[in-house]
Amino acid sequence: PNIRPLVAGNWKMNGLRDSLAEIKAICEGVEEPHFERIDTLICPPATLVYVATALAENCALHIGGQDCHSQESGAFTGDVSAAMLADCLASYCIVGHSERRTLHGEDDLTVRAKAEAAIAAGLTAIICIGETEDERRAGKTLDVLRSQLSGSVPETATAANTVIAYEPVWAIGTGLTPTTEDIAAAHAFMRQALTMRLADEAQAMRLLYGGSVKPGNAGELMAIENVDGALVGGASLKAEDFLAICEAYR
Ligand code: G2H
Repeated sequence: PNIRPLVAGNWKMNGLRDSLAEIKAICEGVEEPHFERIDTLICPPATLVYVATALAENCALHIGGQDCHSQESGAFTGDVSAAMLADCLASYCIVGHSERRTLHGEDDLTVRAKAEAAIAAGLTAIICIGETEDERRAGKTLDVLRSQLSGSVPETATAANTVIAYEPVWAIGTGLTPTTEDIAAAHAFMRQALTMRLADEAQAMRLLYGGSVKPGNAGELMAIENVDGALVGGASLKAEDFLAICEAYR
């Protein structure tokens, strides 16, 4: 199937009110007719989501959250629910980013519950998976991907409500990227593993690559089979860089 690429920016814990100027600039940039064939998304910190969706209301740029709680509401101090993000007109939510898995101790079950909550709230869940440096050295990359996919991806996942992001933990924010062959092998493996469970839905599901994506390597990454877009951290903070990456995916 012809998969519509998604270029998603994850701002992590970066972005104050003056960063809204970058959202505005991205909005203007993605209005160019040649971006019609891709989807674009910025996930700013939760404090900026509501204003960002208002800013992006009349442009093609989507706005999403970086994480959500698995419950709709309740006594969970400091947490944000998927329903709250949807209420702020966000349309996507990242779950299971390695920084959540590592720094907040989230396991596959937690990530799956969050993905289910995001989907139930009408959001598209971007489920992140990826091996650590030790796992890679031990030759366990595909085993890790298999178990994270089966543990983190809900039974209700469809091509419309779920996106998978492959982010090798050792490639995040380090400037290192796997070889083209390694990425191709990981993505082909994910497509196959997902197809065993989700059949046709998996054929159309977007599989993003994430980890040190920048304007200089975006073209090469996008040309890899089964890579249907990118999850961009550091290089999504400046409109100019983010738009340059989008250029590679159009
Ligand atoms: C991986 C990625 C975005 P960066 O975490 O999620 O970050 O592009 O800075 O490596």
